Amino acid sequence: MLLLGVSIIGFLLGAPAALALVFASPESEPRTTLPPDFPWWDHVTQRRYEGPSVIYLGNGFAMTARHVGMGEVFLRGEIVPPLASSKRTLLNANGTPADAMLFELALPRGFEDLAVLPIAREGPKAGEEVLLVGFGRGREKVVQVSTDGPSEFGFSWTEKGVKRWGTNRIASVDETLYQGSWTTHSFALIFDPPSAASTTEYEAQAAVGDSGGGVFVKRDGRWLLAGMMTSVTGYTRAPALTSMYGDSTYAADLSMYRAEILHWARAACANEEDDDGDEATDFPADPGCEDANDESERNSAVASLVVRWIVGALVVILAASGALAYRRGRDPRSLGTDR
Ligand SMILES: [Ca+2]
Ligand SMILES: [Ca+2]
Ligand SMILES: [Ca+2]
Repeated sequence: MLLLGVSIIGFLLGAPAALALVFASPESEPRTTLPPDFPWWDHVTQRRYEGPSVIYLGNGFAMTARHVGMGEVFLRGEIVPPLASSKRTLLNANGTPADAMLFELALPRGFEDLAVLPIAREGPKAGEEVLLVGFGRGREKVVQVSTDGPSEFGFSWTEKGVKRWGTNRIASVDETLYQGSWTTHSFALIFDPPSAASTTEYEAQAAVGDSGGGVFVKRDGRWLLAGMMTSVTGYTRAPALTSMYGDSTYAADLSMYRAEILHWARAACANEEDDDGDEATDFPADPGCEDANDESERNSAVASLVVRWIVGALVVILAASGALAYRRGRDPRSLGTDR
């Protein structure tokens, strides 16, 4: 599926539905399968049948690009179906839909231990280095591209995607990406040549299949999900299915959608909202939360009866002891004066 992405830069081509990352040369490709010290590798997965990328958020919820859509996902080597009617398109502040969606999975028993993925509260800053993980196409070969000026070199894509990681750097933030009926608050990464000052060690460009893939930042020693890749743009004169230096990867800035993601995809005791209006939020602050997986900030019916009984008993005891103290306070005097 090739969707036309109209970037604010203009002149660009498409938002491929799924990508493996493209690297300029074997020297700039990571030599390890997993990024070092990265706990969320298994949380970036894919749709069934060589599909594009999907991020597993934890608590049974998956996120991907809206143009990818809901479907079965691979998780720990198993095909996990979505729950019907669980699809939610993420919305912008003005109510328009973004190219980002959530859906719930029929999580197999024993998968509950897959941790909840932390989402960056603050959006990325220009210049911040990021880690990309996706299932997009890779570099097949170098191709020479003749344009009006001197010829340039591009990197044609492989036919199939594969899970890869790479790096890049935030080139710009607050980009509004218009794609069909979706408007996505995004940040952009630029595919820089090895000679560029702003290039990164494993400089990578997204390709078809990377849609729905994760963009992570490391802050205070902790990896956080900051973005979800949705589109790439490149010179229209370049051959199809080819990446060129200067091409951009766009990712939804999840700090803009974070509250909505937590609202739908987290348990009530972990959604950063005061659901029951008692001015205490989530576990452990809200006494109605047994743990972070508790789906209600209220006490369960039975527990609430018990609590009401205990509270009632306490009031009686306090009243009794208050009366006792009152009497004790009075008694010596009455003993001493009245009698
Ligand atoms: Ca770059
Ligand atoms: Ca809550
Ligand atoms: Ca509460």
